[in-house]
Amino acid sequence: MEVHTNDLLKATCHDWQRESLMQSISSYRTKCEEAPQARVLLLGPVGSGKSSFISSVQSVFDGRVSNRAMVGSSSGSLTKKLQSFTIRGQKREGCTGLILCDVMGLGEAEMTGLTLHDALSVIKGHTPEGHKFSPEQPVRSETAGYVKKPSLQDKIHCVVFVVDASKVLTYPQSLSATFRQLRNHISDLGVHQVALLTHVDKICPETANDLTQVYNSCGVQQMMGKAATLLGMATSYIVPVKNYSAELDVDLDTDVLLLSAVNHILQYVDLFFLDSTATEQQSGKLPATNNLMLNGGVDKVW
Ligand SMILES: Nc1nc2c(ncn2[C@@H]2O[C@H](COP(=O)(O)OP(=O)(O)OP(=O)(O)O)[C@@H](O)[C@H]2O)c(=O)[nH]1
Ligand SMILES: [Mg+2]
Repeated sequence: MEVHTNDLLKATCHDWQRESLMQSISSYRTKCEEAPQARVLLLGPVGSGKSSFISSVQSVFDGRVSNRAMVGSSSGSLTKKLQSFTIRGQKREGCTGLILCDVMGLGEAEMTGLTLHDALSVIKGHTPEGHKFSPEQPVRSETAGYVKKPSLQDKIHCVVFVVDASKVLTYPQSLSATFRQLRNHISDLGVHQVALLTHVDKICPETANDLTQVYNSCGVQQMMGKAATLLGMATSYIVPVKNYSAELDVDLDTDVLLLSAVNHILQYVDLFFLDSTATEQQSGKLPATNNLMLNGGVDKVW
């Protein structure tokens, strides 16, 4: 009887968490007039779950599993183009202030997937929507639709690295070097980075059975540490998720984990705008009273 009551309490608490996170994300805006929507880029090796994360987040808001971004398996990257997805909120709520950008996967070698040059071109806002990536044809000012003077809304405000927990130990050494190179350049642009550890259901049977155990799982904790080493990041930036892959219906615990990941990401978007406002104030472009972000940001739910 007691166990039953505890289960009920846990479910109610999780239900409340999902609702609260959905509301906070639905109403999120950056508080920066020039770029009210957060533009977030997903970067990671082929098949790590970038497109699945976009589809999964949209599925949470739709209340049913849908394939918004094309998901699948292929020897090379299934995603070839730059595609930006504005996440729609719950019914009647319209669009959220979150745009998730999908690109080609990073290859095992510089010329087999998205190149460092093209990744940076997306982050700086030069790459036109729908651009088809080709390692032999880097994005240049001659590229059709090239955005010469990107606005703040064209630029990326946070980069999310996506790695597959079941492959962290077998990714080639070169990938670690690619991540470190990317991180150096992205940090120079003032863009914060976080990471998603996907496929956690594949590395821990207890977690696959009960996702609420994800932070209690030694296997997942260990893999978060390994992913941190691979990426050259602190473990605190790494968030475990399970994307919808074979399910037909959404599930409360999967939704909460996905929404918590989005919440985590939006906090780093806020930091980007906070930093850029401070920089503009220091350089005299903005008056010191123009603290666009200081009272804004995402509500901390967890
Ligand atoms: N079990 C499980 N499968 C997942 C998860 N995330 C993604 N998948 C599966 O992994 C495969 C690759 O996922 P995608 O989302 O297409 O990966 P991607 O990073 O977009 O890959 P490219 O576009 O090819 O670079 C698909 O079969 C997904 O269903 C997860 O968290 N758990
Ligand atoms: Mg993809």
